[in-house]
Amino acid sequence: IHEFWDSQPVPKAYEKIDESMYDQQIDVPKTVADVRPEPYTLPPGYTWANIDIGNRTEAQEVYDLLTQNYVEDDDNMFRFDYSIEFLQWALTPPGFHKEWLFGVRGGKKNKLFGFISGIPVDTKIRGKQVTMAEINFLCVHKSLRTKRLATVLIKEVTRRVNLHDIWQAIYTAGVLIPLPISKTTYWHRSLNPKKLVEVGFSSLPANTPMARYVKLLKLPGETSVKGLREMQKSDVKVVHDLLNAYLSKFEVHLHFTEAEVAHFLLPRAGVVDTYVVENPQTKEIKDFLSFYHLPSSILKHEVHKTLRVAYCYYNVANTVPMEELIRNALIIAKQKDFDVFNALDIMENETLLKELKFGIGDGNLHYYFYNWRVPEFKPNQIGIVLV
Ligand code: NHW
Ligand code: EN5
Repeated sequence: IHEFWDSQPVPKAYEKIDESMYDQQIDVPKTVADVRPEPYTLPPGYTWANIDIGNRTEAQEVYDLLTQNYVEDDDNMFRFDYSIEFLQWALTPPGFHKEWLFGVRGGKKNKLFGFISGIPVDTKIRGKQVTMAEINFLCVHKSLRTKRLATVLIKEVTRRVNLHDIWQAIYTAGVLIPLPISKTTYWHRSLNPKKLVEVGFSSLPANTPMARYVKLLKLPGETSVKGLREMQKSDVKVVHDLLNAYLSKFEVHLHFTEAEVAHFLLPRAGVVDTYVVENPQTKEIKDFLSFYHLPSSILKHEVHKTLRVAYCYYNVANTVPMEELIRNALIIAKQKDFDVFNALDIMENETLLKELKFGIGDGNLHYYFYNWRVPEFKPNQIGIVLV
């Protein structure tokens, strides 16, 4: 039933295997000399095209492809609407490879019909360092679906990654394919319940008038943590140390360089928000919170066209309870006019979600490795957020 995935170095089933089989690659070892030097063949009329995402015109083409054809919820009511600035942020971290950002063009106007991306990441899994590609934004235009074009994009990105002597990848997907390393769940904290109900994102609980529902979900107008302020350049060193120290508690996590922390966590308007807690007396920083901006198009509503969504990113709490820190993230998101705050049940999130009035979503996020064998992980053993 998985003609493509059955041909790939991914596990086929959760087998009770010898512990000594874990923490190694699935495929036979290869070298760059074994990698096919020429790109995979595309159907007639289509060509490979690298995308310079820093170029406004090309970024706009990727934006148009994704806003019209990328991920929707199960009932096709919402579709992700990653902004151009967001895509540029996500796809050009320190050390990115320009040939790992590419697509397929075709037709009379040489239009973009497909896209896939990879960025290099340094992962640590059960104590072992593995250099991987993080694959994201796989998309095929709706008019070209189910013609196996996605499999060609995947094979081609694999080839381009292999040419860098990298043989493993990490990716997430809502769909279930062979074989998740972890199955995680989306949770949602309503910030604007009235709009969420109007657009069908949530439904009013039985026998609850809107006014009571709104009151139940009301948040304080101001944050409670003393010394909370936006992260700035001079905080990068300490945030880098805090983040890596915190993430090392999880079985699966990234290891960030200082340059990567600057790239991924310094605030960017409309993309990512990070706040640090600066002790008013000592000026020391021991905690921070962050979330990223990923609106969704509302596909079937006459009035409301965009859902403003904040997504829980990386949070470290040493001097403040994690619950209070995340409550402050919710308050900031509300002040910034977000409609809903989303989080996965990864890291230590699960322990706080109920207390903070999150409700379980209808979507799952499966985490995958390409060519790396591990046992299955609980969501709270996962310390990686893919945007
Ligand atoms: S997950 C979001 C993926 N994008 C979307 O869902 C957007 C909307 N959908 C589409 O654009 C985040 C199309 O439906 C896509 C499939 C393009 C999804 N991952 O061309 P065919 C990511 O971007 C398999 C992996 O006919 P299509 C992560 C499917 O199981 N495989 O389908 C991306 C089947 O294989 P099977 C997926 O509908 C990670 C085959 O594709 C998949 O026209 C990529 C059918 O192909 C998914 N999300 O286009 C893997 N969805 O064996 C990276 C479907 O079952 C691996 N399929 O027959 C690592 C590579 C690097 C390694 C380096 C060492
Ligand atoms: C790669 N980085 O299904 C990502 N979203 O729950 C690609 N549901 O928004 C993979 N269906 O539950 C992404 N409202 C996979 C996710 C794809 C998108 C998706 C789900 C996640 C979602 C919403 C809307 C459902 C609309 C009908 C949902 C309920 C919220 C409610 C709030 C109040 C308390 C109870 C829950």
